[in-house]
Amino acid sequence: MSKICVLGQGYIGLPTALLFANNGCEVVGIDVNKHVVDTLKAGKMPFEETGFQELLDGAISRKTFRAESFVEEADVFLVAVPTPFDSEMRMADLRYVISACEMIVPHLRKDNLVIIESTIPPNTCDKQVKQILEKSGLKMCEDFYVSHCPERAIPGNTLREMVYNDRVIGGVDEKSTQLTADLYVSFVKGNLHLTTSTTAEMIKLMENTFRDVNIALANEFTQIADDYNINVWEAIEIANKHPRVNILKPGPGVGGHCIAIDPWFLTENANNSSLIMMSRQINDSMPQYVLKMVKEMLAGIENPTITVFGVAYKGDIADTRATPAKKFIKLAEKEGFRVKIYDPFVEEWSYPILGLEEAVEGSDCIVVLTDHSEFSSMEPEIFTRKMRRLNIVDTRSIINKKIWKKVGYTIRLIGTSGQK
Ligand code: SAJ
Repeated sequence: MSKICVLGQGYIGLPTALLFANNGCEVVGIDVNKHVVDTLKAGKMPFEETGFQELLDGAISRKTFRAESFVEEADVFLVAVPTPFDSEMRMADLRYVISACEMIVPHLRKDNLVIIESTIPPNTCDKQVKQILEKSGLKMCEDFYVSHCPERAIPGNTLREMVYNDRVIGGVDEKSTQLTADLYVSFVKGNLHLTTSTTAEMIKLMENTFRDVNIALANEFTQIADDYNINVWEAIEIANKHPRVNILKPGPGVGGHCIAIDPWFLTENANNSSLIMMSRQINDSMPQYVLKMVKEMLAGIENPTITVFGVAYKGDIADTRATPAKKFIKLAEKEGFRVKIYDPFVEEWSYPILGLEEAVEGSDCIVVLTDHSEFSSMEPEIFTRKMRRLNIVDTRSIINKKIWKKVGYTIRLIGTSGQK
């Protein structure tokens, strides 16, 4: 039975650790956050998603998982710590990956395997990870092995995607790749694609950049559609019927901790990346575009109040990391709008989250920023009497227009110009 130390017990590290622990490995989950370790020691998950608690219960009953604060000797070390974005330098901030590798050094032994799941720029395994781990006195590819096995599971459906998605496994040499593949085959039901560590690093960043560029295109189509007074949602839907076209959805901008950030990791050391940079700029400018629409709608109103529906970065989750809602709200406040917020998933945020009735009280316009499914079936009659004026801007094309119109709302949908 292989013993694995998983460094980082967050949204990726913990479920990965538990999947290994339920599939024949002895796992030690390491985290520098004492609260996370204590919660796990008490048999509870520090955060919840479908299937997580059952997985923890399974590992506890098998006696194959324990949480600790310090790294210890093992056969395999798996690094799944965050890679924040250094917004000043516009590059990957590798401080946690570096510190995790440094924690491994004193415990590194001959024939150990070190796997990096954290998102890292191309060449990181070959250069920085090697340099740090060789401080142990051992040599990479002779005494120990290293690979990159990027996490690619979507928040909200993590467990299913971890098990059923294909996996990319890139070693610094063939032995590293094979050792890593032998390990992941224990729980991955998708195909394993074997390659080099630098290619694997690039693949992960390419996937998220592809999505960012595609969304930027949808957002640009949205603004062009306004000029021609057509409905971009209808146009995209029909264009996507073509067997070789798949345009993503427009919206108020791209949030989350991956898609808006990974393009910068990919291009931080590249010479030619103008398309990728331009896409970032387009997506980052969407909050201004939405605000312009709100301003047009509420022109001439004294002390305008707006209600934001949804501040999570995407639908049906409570995650607000890098949400475009924040920029929209800050810009709206600068323009003199009073902003109230309703989100059925988010409980705490840097702005107060209100109950539905309180959030719409005295409001002149609802601005839907997140595609929570609750918004698609909402019955506005229940709270409409609390509103001061009946306006709604939908940036996700999620509301049931017929129902809102019947109650008397003036509706604006991004990418439809003045069309109702
Ligand atoms: N968005 C749009 N239009 C769309 C799709 C998304 O505006 O058509 C917006 C969302 O509202 C959100 C942002 O893009 O603000 C990102 O959402 P997402 O669902 O595209 O992606 P993430 O960030 O939740 O997860 C991505 C996934 N990557 C890919 O699908 C290629 C996931 O598989 C990765 O594991 C994850 O990044 C990661 O950790 O890298």
